[in-house]
Amino acid sequence: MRFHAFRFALTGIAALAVTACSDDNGSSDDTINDTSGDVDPDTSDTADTSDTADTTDSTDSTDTADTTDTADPDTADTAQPDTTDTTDTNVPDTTPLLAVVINEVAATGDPNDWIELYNAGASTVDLTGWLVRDDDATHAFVFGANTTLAAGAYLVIERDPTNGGFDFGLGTADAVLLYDASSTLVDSTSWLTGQSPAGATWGRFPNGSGMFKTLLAPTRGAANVDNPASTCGNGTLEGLEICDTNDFMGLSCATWGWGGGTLECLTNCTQIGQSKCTARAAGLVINEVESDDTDRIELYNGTAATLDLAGYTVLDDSANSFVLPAGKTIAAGGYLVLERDIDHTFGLGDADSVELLDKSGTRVDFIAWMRGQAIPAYCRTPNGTGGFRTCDEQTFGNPNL
Ligand SMILES: [Ca+2]
Ligand SMILES: [Ca+2]
Ligand SMILES: [Ca+2]
Repeated sequence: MRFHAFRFALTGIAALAVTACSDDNGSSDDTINDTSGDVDPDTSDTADTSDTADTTDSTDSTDTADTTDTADPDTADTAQPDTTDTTDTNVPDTTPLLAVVINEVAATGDPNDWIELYNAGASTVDLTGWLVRDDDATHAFVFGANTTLAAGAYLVIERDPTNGGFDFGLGTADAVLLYDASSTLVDSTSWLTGQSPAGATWGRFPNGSGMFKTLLAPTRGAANVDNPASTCGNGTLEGLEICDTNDFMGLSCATWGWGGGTLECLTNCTQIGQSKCTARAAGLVINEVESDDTDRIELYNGTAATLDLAGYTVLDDSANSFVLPAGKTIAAGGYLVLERDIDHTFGLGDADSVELLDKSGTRVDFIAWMRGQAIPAYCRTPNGTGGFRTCDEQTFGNPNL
């Protein structure tokens, strides 16, 4: 037994010596680096240039299964994702990108809304027959014959139907969908009110591959640029901040019709809170408005006495005005609803304001709203004394909910 064990040990040493001095023998247990190419699944050879199954090879130019190849270029890498190879010409290394993507959208474009497509792929794409639409399926723009987009190139289409553009507007909250010529959805994005405001866009960052976000510096027809860095709490408005410390862009609790108190700067300086605003004293107020139907204005008398409103004036932001006639009274705790074409003759806009002046021209109340806020209604809560917000339902002639 001892003799046989000794012979086995000698044989092993001899085999190693042979391998080290010349090429390997093609066995699967070869652990010695060589440069001439073995065809076995050698899992640790770091010098073989033709091994096709080596998972740690750092110089193999034909390895198709290496997930950690860092010796560039690996020109035939087909096993994705190779997340660390940065110069592999057989891109993409990471999760394959869409070739043509919706890259940037200006939903509040000036003067026109526009949509930027980008070809993130490696070859030219023929867009003939491709279709772009918004969240309304009846809105569609189809690319004409021979429309192509080269690799790395941008294509911007604009709301400008007389010059070959699309003929539908993009809403403050809307979507863009891109379909290829066989009606397969290629890419889509949607945004909410405030995410693509005037002067900004809704785009991918990193360019061509990242998630969509509000971009403060539009880059129509060019690579998207990230927003400047901002620090919430340094007292300075930067980037997407709408408030910081005591800077509320000139807004106050009174902006929303509250009696007093202080605003709060919330959500990493991107949201203004009104929970510390205080109610106003009970009195005669503009209590509810809407720009949705018949442009009604509700006045509320929070006092304990009937008020005679004859000679009071109501104005909007265009200085359209009307004077309440004799006989217009409002009971204590009561409501007076003024309606377009019945009580007043001007329309209330999507973004507008209403002002109430007494007989001597002194302002009694004033409220302004931004685009869309008075749909279905903009009303005070608590009723009569609280600040304005967009209400879920109209309650003209009744307490606000
Ligand atoms: Ca861009
Ligand atoms: Ca800041
Ligand atoms: Ca009401």
